[in-house]
Amino acid sequence: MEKVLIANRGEIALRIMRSCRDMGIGTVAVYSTADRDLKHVRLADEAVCIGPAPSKDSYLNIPAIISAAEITDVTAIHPGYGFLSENADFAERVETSGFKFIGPSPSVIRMMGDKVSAIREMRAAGVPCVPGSNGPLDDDPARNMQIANEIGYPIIIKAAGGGGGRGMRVVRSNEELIESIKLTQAEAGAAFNNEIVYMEKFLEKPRHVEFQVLADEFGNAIHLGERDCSMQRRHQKVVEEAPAPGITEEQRATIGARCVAACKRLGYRGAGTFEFLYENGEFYFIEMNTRVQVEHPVTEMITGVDIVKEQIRVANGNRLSLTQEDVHIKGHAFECRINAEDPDTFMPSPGLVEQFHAPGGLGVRVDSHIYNGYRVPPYYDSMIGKLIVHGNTRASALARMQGALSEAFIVGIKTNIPLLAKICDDENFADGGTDIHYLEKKLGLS
Ligand code: MV4
Repeated sequence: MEKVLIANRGEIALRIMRSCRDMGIGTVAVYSTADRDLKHVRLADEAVCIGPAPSKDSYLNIPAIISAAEITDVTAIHPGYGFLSENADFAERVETSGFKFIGPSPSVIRMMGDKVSAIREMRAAGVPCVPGSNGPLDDDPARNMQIANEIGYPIIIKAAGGGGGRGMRVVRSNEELIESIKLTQAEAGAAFNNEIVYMEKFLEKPRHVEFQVLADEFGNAIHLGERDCSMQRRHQKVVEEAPAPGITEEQRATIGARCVAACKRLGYRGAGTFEFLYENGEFYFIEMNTRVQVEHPVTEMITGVDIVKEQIRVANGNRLSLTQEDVHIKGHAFECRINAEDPDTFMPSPGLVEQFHAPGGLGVRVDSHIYNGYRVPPYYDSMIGKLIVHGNTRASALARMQGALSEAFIVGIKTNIPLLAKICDDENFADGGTDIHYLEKKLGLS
């Protein structure tokens, strides 16, 4: 691999650039007119402006990105997360234009993007799924009522084209069922241009536990264990950790092996995440993400594996640099997402970073593109960085996070650091294993 175009911005663009540099690979940054001062734009070997500030005109502008790849003559394009990272049409355009797409094949992205076909594949591979309709609902009210009664209320209607919390409706009785299906279908049609919906048993108090996988084109696939991402608000993760509290070696090996089997069956290539709901000791697959995730560093910290490096290796047609036997989980890691937002109202708080003092010390990692004098633009996601810590035990890692948060100092913009400190001081969080509703409940009460 000679040169990689990074089709993203912010901390993940910088993260990808760092792995490229470690591997001796050249980098091309692409940026919008609002992003000329991004840290990675200054550090990249080359940089190309791809359009005006709105994402649709720049980071989502496929022709502009392909043109930038052509004029800089890159080998491959890394999409990061968000933006075009799970857009199968983009992956296809990248490949037909003669570049490597750093991710799985367009057909696998497409199949996992359709949640109904993703679940069908996972069931076939022996991955445990939520009891449900096992396929799209048709327009037969009596049949749909029969499915709901077999599953047992409460149930949830989800859009096949949805995911990440968009296009879902919980139903608690036969009386609401038919109307709820119609409403979800109509919303799904408008939002995703796909009216197909399916049904699952609604789990009331699950945790969100996800498995990280890596796979190459030679049929090798491994898992790097799991992460717990239950600490969330409005489907935005706030704090993540690895390993997930209370998950046994045996559970990890069993579920990990199922994920690996699914990768082999799919002909998966690259990094991927299997999302599960975890309740009463059981795992239930809900969705697969075909990109590198925001929270990948907690897995890197406990395994020592550079996930972005493996993505690049396998996209270049190389083998994974390690086997399952080489994967050893050591200690515990936490990640706090630092957002430029009001800690009380959650309103975005873009603007000038007048002062930034990053925390440091043993086991402390800061993945952030901000610097003294950087102006956070108002056009994009408010995440300005991630604070990641590692410790030998969960308790020592948590104490290290508390220390690092107290050391972090940002003047000029509001950040959610006070909220993150509050979470890390929470006694139930300290015990581990809080569910997906915990943070919203805590914020509602305190
Ligand atoms: C569910 C569920 C309960 N039961 N499915 C929300 C995001 C999307 N990825 C799936 N989601 C959920 N699916 C069943 N069968 C509860 C959620 C859910 C959730 C899941 C993970 C993390 C945060 C969440 C917050 C609210 C609801």
